[in-house]
Amino acid sequence: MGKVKVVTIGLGYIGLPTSALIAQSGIQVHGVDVNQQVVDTINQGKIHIVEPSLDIAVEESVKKGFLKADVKPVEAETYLVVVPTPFKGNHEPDISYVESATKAIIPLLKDGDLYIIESTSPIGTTEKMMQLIYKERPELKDKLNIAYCPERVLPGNVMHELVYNDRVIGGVDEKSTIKAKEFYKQFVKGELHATNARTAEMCKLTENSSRDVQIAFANELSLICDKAGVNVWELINLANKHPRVNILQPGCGVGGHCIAVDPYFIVSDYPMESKIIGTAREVNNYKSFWCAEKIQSTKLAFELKHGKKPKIALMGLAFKPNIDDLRESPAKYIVNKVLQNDNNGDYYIVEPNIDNHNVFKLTDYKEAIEKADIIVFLVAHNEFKNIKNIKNKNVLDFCGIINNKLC
Ligand code: SAJ
Repeated sequence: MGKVKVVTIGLGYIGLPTSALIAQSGIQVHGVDVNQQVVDTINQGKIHIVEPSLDIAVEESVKKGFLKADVKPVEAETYLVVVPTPFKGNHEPDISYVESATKAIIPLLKDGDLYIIESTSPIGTTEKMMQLIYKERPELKDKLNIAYCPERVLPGNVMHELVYNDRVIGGVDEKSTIKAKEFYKQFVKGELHATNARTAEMCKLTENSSRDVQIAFANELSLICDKAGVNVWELINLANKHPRVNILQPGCGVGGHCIAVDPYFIVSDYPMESKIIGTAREVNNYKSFWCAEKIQSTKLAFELKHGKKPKIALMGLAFKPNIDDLRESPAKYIVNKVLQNDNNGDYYIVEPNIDNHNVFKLTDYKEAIEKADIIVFLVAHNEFKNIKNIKNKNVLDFCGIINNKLC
């Protein structure tokens, strides 16, 4: 084994693919994770997350000796912090993982080393970590290269996008930016755009907030259209024929661990200024609540009309179409809420992308469709697009499966 050149801290959805990618370009990587089980799995050449092509990349890198996982960092030349930045109960960002990752490597740092944060972070985090480092190691002041470089990959296409997406790189000074650019040049084929650390931090938050705001617009339209008796998907398709209009799709809310989280990093630091960003979060959260209420009222209407309780199919649990990821999923929130309101009801819960779930009893989608009186489409999974024979059923289409002709 050669000398370790790169230490990555955090071997999750971004940290592991990044480590494998760097290792595949022939650079010695030492990946660190607090979870011993994760470390053991990786050292066996296996993976603990679902991501196409990642298994092969990790297996190869471990076999060739370019990637090793551990619970502790070692001395290297470059340190990448790729740990989660969740938010606390009050929607304030929690940068404690970034802090402890930084503290773990402070004793290892030496003149000329490169320290990069990739974790989504509130504005000013990189400067804060720089101060923390120099407080502990004053002799290194201005001798380190410190930068922020966010990832912007789409789950499901991570291995491709890590290489081909453009990246924004912001150092705390110019020499840091240049050093960080040289580092990424070794394995990124997309363009590398130089800026300062604060702009790079804000850029990541802006990208996801922008998408959140745009989805909120579509969700708001869906609420208006429901009242107005207009098919929102037809409306959006028609409005998008305008050369300068491009509206996104409404759904049952916004989920995942990025778009539904990152805007709060802006709102919590700049509450007075971030009116649209904050309201978009509220609109998208409200949409999920509204869907749950709509299921409830449709159920009651059925009972009144037919004098019996309906059987209800709840179609989809994932946070977006065609994935098995249920984290921060609005569909899961809706299903939970519906079951809480009515725990004696007859429900078929469907999620074709997973085999079983520790809380929900899952039903095959064809069986659910056949048996249900009310069918609720929560997630636009491909399997649901070819469903036939539902003409006589009561359908709530929250994701455009039936109503969006272009879907
Ligand atoms: N959604 C809609 N309507 C749409 C598009 C999406 O309701 O028209 C919903 C989805 O169903 C889902 C949520 O939004 O619940 C988020 O899904 P997504 O596909 O928009 O995004 P993510 O969370 O999978 O990945 C995003 C990406 N960011 C942007 O597109 C700006 C990705 O590039 C980032 O790297 C990722 O967040 C991240 O890690 O920050």
